[in-house]
Amino acid sequence: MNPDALLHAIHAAADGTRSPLVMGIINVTPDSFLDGGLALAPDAAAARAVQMLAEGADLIDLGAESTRPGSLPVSEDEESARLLPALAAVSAACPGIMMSVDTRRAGVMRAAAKMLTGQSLVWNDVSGLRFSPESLALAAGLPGPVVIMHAQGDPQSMQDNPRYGDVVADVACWLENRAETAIRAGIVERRIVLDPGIGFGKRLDHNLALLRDLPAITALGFPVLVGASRKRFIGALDSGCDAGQRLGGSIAAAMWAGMRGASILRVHDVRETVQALKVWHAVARARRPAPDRAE
Ligand code: HH2
Repeated sequence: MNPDALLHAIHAAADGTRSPLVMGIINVTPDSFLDGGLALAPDAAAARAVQMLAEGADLIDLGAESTRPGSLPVSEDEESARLLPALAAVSAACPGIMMSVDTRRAGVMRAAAKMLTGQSLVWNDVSGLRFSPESLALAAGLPGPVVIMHAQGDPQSMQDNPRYGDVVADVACWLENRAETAIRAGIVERRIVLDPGIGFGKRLDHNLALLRDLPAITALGFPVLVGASRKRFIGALDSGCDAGQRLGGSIAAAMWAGMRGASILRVHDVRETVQALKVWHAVARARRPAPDRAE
């Protein structure tokens, strides 16, 4: 998919004229909470991407720094050394694929864009373009979509004591301000995607309120990405089960988000999510059949 087609698809999903896009997650890290260590070797990342595309992913999100609660930052050199070979391997194995880079660092994004010159990338930034001072300017010069995510605090301490007045209003207001800042910095409005940042400085009740009231975020007029896949809040609702046991809750959260207007679903389990979307849409399109004729 080329960047224009991707933007068109994202906006069509926001308008409800197509199904949400499925973004498959590949973490090139030793310590990500679900898939840490599984795709550290570039050929393993490429094989995973090939599989996810076959399963129906619309784009692949590659990350090389875990931002799970309690995680420690890695250096820019370390992040680039993990990411770039994987990006090259995925790009070679899946020509024409739309890739997203999950990084807070402008230097990493710049290196990725340089390595794949001519190929448009999504910039998925869990810091909402705040981590590096030059992020807004860099993003303004790139052609692809930019995901601006809300997070309270940094990954290391964000779950210590997150606090909001009204979590839904606070997150929506922050995202709106951030989108305005991005537009003032020269980022074309149509390229901006917003994300409430499930699990990033949020307690269980915060996450649930944000999912329930997702229309307050979509009402800002930008496409919305939701990443709830395998996250802790699902375990908290099911006897503290670990990430490996959270598939059912992940599908439920993804379908809920899709029905409430999310345009992109960021998931570990592509096949199962695509199947759930097929069922949802088949039911939504179904017509009551004409009476069968007597034989
Ligand atoms: N969640 C994670 C990482 N990146 N990006 C967006 N836009 N939204 C999210 O909710 C989001 C994200 C955390 O999940 P994961 O990448 O699976 O784990 P880890 O940070 O441990 O690598």
